[in-house]
Amino acid sequence: MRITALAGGVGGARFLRGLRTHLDRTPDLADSELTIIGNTGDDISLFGLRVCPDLDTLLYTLGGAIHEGQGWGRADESHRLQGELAAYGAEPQWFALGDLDFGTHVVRSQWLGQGLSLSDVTGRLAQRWGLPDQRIRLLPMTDSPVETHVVVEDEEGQRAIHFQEWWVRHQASIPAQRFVAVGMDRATAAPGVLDAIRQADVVILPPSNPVVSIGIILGVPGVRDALRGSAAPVVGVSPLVGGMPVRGHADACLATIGVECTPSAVAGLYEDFLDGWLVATEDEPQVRLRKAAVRGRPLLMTDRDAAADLAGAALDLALELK
Ligand code: GDP
Ligand code: FO1
Ligand code: CA
Repeated sequence: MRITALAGGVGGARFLRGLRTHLDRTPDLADSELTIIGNTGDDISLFGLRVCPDLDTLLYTLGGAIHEGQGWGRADESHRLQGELAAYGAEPQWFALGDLDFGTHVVRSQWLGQGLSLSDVTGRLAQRWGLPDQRIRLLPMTDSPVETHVVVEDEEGQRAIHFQEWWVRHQASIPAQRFVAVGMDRATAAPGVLDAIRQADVVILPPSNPVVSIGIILGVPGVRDALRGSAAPVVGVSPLVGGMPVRGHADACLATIGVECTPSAVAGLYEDFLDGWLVATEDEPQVRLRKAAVRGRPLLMTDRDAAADLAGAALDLALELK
């Protein structure tokens, strides 16, 4: 079976690691191919290096090298290089980059500088982390540089800052007026992205941030149309439990685009292509969708088994709707 998923960072990566586990332990599904379309709107250039947080979170999680407690960055990390940069007064210091993680950004920037596309670079990184051996293909949503910026207004006036500055430095505490995907007007889907959606047997939306992860991928020209036109069932998993995100600031992101922080309202963002929606057991009585089947399930990925069970439930719903 060909499964295609759209994904942000931590929520997407944990879910997709669970999905791979579920596939591998289900004899009929073990040879399934998983294609992941990763969000690159979080990407940022720091110290002359290109950093792709969501792609790296996917690589490290699926490659067994993630810092499990944090959910992003490398396990067994050290921060000597960042200390050295701080001694020079180099900015920014609000984004924690570890020594091992720096290796990824150095090699990515070197390869991009040699003229490789982000797709090619991501393919090389994926090779090192053993993704092809697991029948996983990781595609950036686009090879064009796209960056999510946030228009904010405070005592310093109205200005646009990089998404990472708003999210990491300010912890989403400055009221955001809107998100702008800078560069999207010139972007095209990366090679393989639209075909992966059109030719999939099943499309899955993990519980990634609906605004700044999935929402950004949906803005890539052709992606939304491919989802609408795909014969495959599209099944999503709510990132909200009891009216709140499980982690992070999706509530602030939803408020910015004027959407209620409820599983029903998030499903509404996908209404034109969504066939199935998994919500938390306790939320299920409140969720009635006109166009998609709703199922209640335990939604917390407390460990790998819980993530595998959740992914299995999403896949079962998709197969039921096929
Ligand atoms: P990010 O790029 O690191 O923010 O990761 P994603 O965009 O892929 O996912 C972020 C979303 O994952 C957040 O809105 C969380 O609420 C959601 N999330 C994180 N852990 C869980 C979980 O265990 N269960 C569910 N249902 N959602 C989760
Ligand atoms: N998230 C943080 O909250 N603080 C950090 O200092 C931070 C550094 C960082 C470095 C590399 C990387 O791949 C991810 C990193 N993240 C950090 C996570 C990440 O940028 C954000 O959580 C997501 O992009 C938000 O969607
Ligand atoms: Ca992200």
